Amino acid sequence: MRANTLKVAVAEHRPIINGWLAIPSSYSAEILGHQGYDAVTVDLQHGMIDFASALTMLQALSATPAVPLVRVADDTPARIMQLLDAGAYGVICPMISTAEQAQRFVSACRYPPQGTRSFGPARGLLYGGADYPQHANHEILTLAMIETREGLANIEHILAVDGLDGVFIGPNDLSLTLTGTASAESTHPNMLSAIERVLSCCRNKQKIAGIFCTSGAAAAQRIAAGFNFVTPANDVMQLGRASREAIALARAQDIPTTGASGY
Ligand code: 3PY
Ligand code: MG
Repeated sequence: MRANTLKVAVAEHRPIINGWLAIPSSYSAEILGHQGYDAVTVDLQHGMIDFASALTMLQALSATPAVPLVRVADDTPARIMQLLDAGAYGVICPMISTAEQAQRFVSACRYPPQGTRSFGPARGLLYGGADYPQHANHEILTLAMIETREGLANIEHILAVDGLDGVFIGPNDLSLTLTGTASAESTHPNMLSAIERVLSCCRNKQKIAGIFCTSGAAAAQRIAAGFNFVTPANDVMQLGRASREAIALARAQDIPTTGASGY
């Protein structure tokens, strides 16, 4: 089976830089996949992406060096299994609040006896190779999103779930619940201590510590703080920013920091 290079990067203590796709386009997926990201995630939660689009985006990513990942809309096992069959090499699952929920998520990603994934690997075979069924349980990456108050409280139990590779902080949702305001770079003391807690638990259990960021500079700061899986903004944010910069340069004006998309 094609090795999951993200697992190799983690073993070698190299941080993973993960692109993020919210626009339903195989062309966008292909472009991002060729930019040097270690992984690119197709976002079926807040992205404008249905299964049919996700399939073509995973196909496009297959022709690039980036490892194809998905963020699912929720922890429904059937949908997780279908996206793995479509060739996702890893799943990011939002709003994980308890160890039981994390267990159900991981189980959907693992064939028996370790889990309950139904057999029908489909594109998994085309992308991964003929021996995909024998190795998929080891190669498929599983990241539980920590972005609820309960998830933060249960972080140690969640990280103890066998087969879970790590966690990915959703800083907007987490800050919304902890401070009343959604902000990916919040410096509210409650957020700072929440992030420190997640980082130290991941360090202790040697699990992946991931987080969504709003820029490359913000991602660099997160890596310096100890995160080893960062997303330096999504396609919408990057497209908006690049457009504002081009317009401002053409008009010889200052570049506005935020645009209509809110970033
Ligand atoms: C969050 O910040 O809540 C996210 O889910 C990032 O995508
Ligand atoms: Mg979120």
